[in-house]
Amino acid sequence: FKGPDNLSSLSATPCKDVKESEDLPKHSIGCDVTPGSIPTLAFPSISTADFQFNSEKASDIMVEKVEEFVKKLGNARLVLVDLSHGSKILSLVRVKAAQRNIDSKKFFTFVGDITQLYSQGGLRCNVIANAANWRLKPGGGGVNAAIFSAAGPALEVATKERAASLLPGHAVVVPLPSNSPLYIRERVSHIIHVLGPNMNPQRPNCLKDDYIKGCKILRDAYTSLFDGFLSVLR
Ligand code: AR6
Repeated sequence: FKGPDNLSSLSATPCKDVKESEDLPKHSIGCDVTPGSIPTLAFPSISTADFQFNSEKASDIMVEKVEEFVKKLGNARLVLVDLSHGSKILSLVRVKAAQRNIDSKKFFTFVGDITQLYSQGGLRCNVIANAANWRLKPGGGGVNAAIFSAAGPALEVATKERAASLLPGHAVVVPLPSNSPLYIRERVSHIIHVLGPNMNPQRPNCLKDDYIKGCKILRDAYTSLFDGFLSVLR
C-alpha cells in the first residue's frame, strides 16, 4: 500500500483483496467470456465528477439500481471503480450497499484505473462502462478520455457502427474489436457507453440543478447500463 491516490495501490475495498482464484465457477455465460472467469461489469460513478451531480443523491440512486439488478445477474457481478482510496462516492456507496445487505460477492467497490483492472489489479472484467459524452467522441477528460485512449482507434470505429450520438439517460453496448489493446491486455470484450445527467454549466445539456429531472435521468442511465450488461450475458 503506497497511500491514497497511488494507482499502484490498486485493491478491492473494503479490506479484503478480490483476486481471480482457483475456486471460481468453471462455467461461462456468453461467447466472449473466458471459461473459468466470472462475467463482471466494472463501472464508474456516472455524472459525479465532470458532470457535477450531487454525490449523496447519486449514491442513493446507484445503490437502488444495483439492488434491483443484482437479483437478475446469475453468477455475474457488478464492480464500482474509482481512482482513489479517498473517493467520496466509493465510501457513500459502500455504506449504503451494506445497509441494504447487498451481497458483497455480487457487488463491491474497487480502487484503480478502469483501463488497467486486470493488468494492474488482477481483477478481470469482461465489460467496462464509460461515462461518455453525447457525441461519443474521445477526449474531454475523466473516464471517457482514459477509455478511448487505452482502447485505441478501434473503439471509435466500433462505436460509430453502433450509434452516432447518445441522449442523456441512455447507453450503447459496443463489442470491442480483438485488435484493441484493451481487449488484448485487459480481456475486455465490450464497452458500454452511458450518458448521465449533466449539472455542469460548462457542458452541453446542463440541467441547472433540476434534480427532479436529473435523478430520473440518472436512474434511466443505470437501468440502460445494467440492461446492456444483461444483454451481453445472454
Ligand atoms: N478509472 C476509474 N475511474 C475513473 C477514471 C479512471 N481512469 N477516470 C475518472 N474516474 P467523469 P462524468 C472516475 O468526470 O461526471 C468526460 O469529459 C471519477 O473519479 O469521467 O459522468 C466526458 O466526455 C468519477 O468518480 O464522468 C463527459 O463529457 C467517475 O469516474 C463528462 O466527462 C466519473 O467521472 C462525463 O462526466
